[in-house]
Amino acid sequence: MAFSVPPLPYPFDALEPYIDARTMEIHHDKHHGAYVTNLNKALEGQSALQAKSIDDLLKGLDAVPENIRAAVRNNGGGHWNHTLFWTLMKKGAGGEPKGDLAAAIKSSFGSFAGFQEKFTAAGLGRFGSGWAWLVVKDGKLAVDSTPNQDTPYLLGANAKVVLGLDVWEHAYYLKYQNVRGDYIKAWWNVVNWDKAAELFAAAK
Ligand code: MN3
Repeated sequence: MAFSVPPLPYPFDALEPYIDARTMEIHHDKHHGAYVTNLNKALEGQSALQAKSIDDLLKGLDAVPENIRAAVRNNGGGHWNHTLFWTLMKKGAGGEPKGDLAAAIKSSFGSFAGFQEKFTAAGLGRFGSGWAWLVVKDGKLAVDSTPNQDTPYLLGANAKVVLGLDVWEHAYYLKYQNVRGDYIKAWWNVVNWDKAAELFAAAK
């Protein structure tokens, strides 16, 4: 059973003008597509590993043979991260979270603006390519980041993801060129807080 790229849950131009259609098309079809192609290639002939879910594969990287471990970590991670990322954005979304998640953000970061500042700093401070994350860890919300395509599983066995942002240049270069800060600022307008709230409820 080979892994496959899930369809984007909205049209390529749904997130305009914040994320442009061409970027979404290349990002989903080519970048995510390549992670899946290369993951499947790495797992050729490994029927036991092929039978695992992507989550189990990434949680158990130690069980992956050393000669393909980096390929699975990078390409499997790319598949996992992007599959989640598409669902964390939505047309006409943005604004602020509601309910339990809003209350938890306020209690952990002082205010929604305080959280945004911390999360933005994590994205801006990630040198090179990677991801900014909001996770539940030891029962508390925390902002963190990972390099490359490392997933939040690598932030610790008990880290559970609530929100994630791709800060690779391929996510923003066509519209924002090198200005990652402008991309992050625009991204808040498409955050799907309903999905984040769902993840938060499951993580608690
Ligand atoms: Mn990406």
